[in-house]
Amino acid sequence: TQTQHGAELTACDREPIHILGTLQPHGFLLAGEGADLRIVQASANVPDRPGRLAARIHGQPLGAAFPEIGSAAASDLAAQSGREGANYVRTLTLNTVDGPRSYDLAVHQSSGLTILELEEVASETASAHSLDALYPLLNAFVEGLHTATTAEELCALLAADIRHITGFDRALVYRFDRDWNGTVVAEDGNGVLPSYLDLRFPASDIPAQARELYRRNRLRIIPDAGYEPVPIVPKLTPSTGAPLDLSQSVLRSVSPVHVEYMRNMGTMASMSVSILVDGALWGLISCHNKAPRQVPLRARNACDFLTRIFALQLAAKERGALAEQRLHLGAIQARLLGFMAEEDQFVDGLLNHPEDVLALTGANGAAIVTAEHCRLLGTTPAERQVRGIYDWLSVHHGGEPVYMTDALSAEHPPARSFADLASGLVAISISQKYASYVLWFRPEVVQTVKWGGNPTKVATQDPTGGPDRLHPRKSFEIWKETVQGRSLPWSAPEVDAAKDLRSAVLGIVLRRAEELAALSE
Ligand code: BLA
Repeated sequence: TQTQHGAELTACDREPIHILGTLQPHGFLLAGEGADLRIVQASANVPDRPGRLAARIHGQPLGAAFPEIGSAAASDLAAQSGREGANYVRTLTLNTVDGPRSYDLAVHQSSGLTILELEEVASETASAHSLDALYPLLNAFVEGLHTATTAEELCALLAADIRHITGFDRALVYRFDRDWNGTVVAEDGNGVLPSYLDLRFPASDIPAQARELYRRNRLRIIPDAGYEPVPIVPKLTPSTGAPLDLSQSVLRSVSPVHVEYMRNMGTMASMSVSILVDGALWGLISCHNKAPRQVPLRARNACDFLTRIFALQLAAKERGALAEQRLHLGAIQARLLGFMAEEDQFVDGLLNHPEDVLALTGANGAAIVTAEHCRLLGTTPAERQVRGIYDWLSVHHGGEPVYMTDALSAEHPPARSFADLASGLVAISISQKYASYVLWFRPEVVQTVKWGGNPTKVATQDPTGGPDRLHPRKSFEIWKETVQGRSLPWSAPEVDAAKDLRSAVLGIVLRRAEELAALSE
């Protein structure tokens, strides 16, 4: 095998995981069409019932083939229509050839069909996961959310409670960065599986189409990574000629590459719950078990519910922190405006108050640079080097009102020699006519990233090109990378503060020009 970093990413991203056409065997599926939900497709594992062979249900109305489902859930089914997402409906009993069995029913609509999925439940677990049983835990969780002061504490609370509800060996909170790599930010475990706390995993471990699917369907479970996929019969929906879209299914069979990944990780069961903040995928809860483990639908739904409460609280905390920072920077902005207004040359208002100029964006150094002048504030590269940045900016980013980076040397290689002074740069252009900038600098912060396995060897491809030729990495041993040439990132309020200063400066310049014109009339 050979390593093909890059090439395999597109192959991973292209796998159509929502229409693979098979299910996991922890339940069975019926697809009904029309008002009487005539069964047009069914999974191959529908149980036989006394006097009713599963092989004969095709073409029958749901109420005739499964009177128990038809009568118990008729009104619930009507209420489901048009909503996205598989909804847990109720627990019901089916008479099978092996005797009465309890099932949890989940229903959703897909491509004009009503999809019913039934998962067998042991009656003891049903009561353990009833709302009554879960209420004290949900209650304590909500109380805990109020006392948690940081996002880290919130995440730790979530990991512990999700593990408590599900009984997995390990539950972790996994947060995406802007490149879709993820870091384990909280973890709760019983020691059976290794700790992944603080480890980073490459974006390709959860490819783009999977992330998009997980944004729309928040929950998935793989009770036994050793499962045999169950086909849907017939494979194509007769009325459309297309495979069933299983995006919202609770039984959907998962990508074989991922099943192999789980085995390589030493885990036979997994469950993950999407954490959405403002409609975007912020992260996942990822739970694992060394041995196969099933978690009933109602317990999974309780996890989803907990996670949504968590996400609301997290969003509120993040918004609160940003609002506080905006308020703080707004006060500095107001002072700088005052200082500039007092001076004949507005630039003096900035030059005479370097601490406020630096605090405005949280920088260590700043410079005000025009074709003729270069004034330095705080800790900056040498004038010659700042001039180099100025020349580079005017050529490559001349037309942009604001430019920012937290890895300057990646764009402007000469910055490598002064990375310790300026790895982060925010630049605002303060003249419509001439190349003039205010620049802010941040030093390099060398970071050691611990990856869960070498991120440059995320997948291997069999050079003989067999049908199943893509394989995930085998090792999750810690692989350390030293990241150089990067500063701490600029926050949105800091960049906005720089933009606001630009508008203020342009406003002052314009007003002064008009005053001058009026004087000379
Ligand atoms: C799916 N990959 C996933 C899922 C997780 C991860 C959580 C969701 C399914 C589940 O809940 O198990 C990855 N799990 C992780 C990571 C951690 C974790 C990073 O606990 C860290 C602690 N995977 C690869 C490669 C490919 C790939 C190279 O490594 C590309 C071919 C694919 N992963 C892949 C696919 C899915 C997936 C296709 C979607 C599975 C599905 O839902 O069908």
